[in-house]
Amino acid sequence: MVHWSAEEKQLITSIWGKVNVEECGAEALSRLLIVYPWTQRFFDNFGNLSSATAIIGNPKVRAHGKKVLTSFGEAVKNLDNIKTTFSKLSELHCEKLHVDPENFRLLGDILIIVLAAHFGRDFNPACQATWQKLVGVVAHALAYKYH
Ligand code: HNI
Repeated sequence: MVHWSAEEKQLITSIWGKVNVEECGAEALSRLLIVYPWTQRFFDNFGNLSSATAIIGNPKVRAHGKKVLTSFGEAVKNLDNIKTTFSKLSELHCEKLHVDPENFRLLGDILIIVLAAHFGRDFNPACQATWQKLVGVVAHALAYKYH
C-alpha cells in the first residue's frame, strides 16, 4: 500500500484547498487535447476541437475538465484508499471508454504543469515531488482494472 507521510499529506491538502476545480480542470483538459492531439479521439462527441482556440472555448471541454478534476479530488479525500475509490472508474475507462491508461499519465503530467503555473513559488520542489507521486498513484489506480 502507498504510504503518505504527514508532510506529504499537508503538501497535498494545502494546495488542493486553493485549487479552483473549474478553472484548473478546464485548463488541464484543454492542454491535454492541444498538446497531445491524439487524445481528441475519445471526445468526438464534444463538437469543435479543430484548433487551440476552439478547444479552449469549447463548453463541453470546460465542463468535462471540471468533472475530471472534481473526481480527482476524491483521491485527495481518500489518500489511503485511492485504488478502491477509483475501481469503478477504472472499469468504466477500460471496458466502456477504451481509454489507453498511458493517457492518465499524460493528464497527470499536464496537471503538474497547470498547478506549477497557478501556484508559482508555492509549488516548490518538495510539493512537486509529492504531487507527482499523487498523480502517479491516481494513474495506477485508474489503470488497475485493465486486463
Ligand atoms: Ni475520464 C468520463 C474521471 C482521465 C476520457 N472520467 C469520466 C468521468 C469521470 C472521469 C468522473 C464521468 C464518468 C461517468 O459519467 O460516470 N478521467 C477521470 C479521472 C481521470 C480521467 C479522475 C484522471 C485523473 N478520462 C481521463 C483521460 C481520458 C478520459 C486521460 C482520455 C484521454 N473520461 C474520458 C471519456 C469520458 C470520461 C471519453 C466520457 C466522456 C463523455 O461524457 O462522453
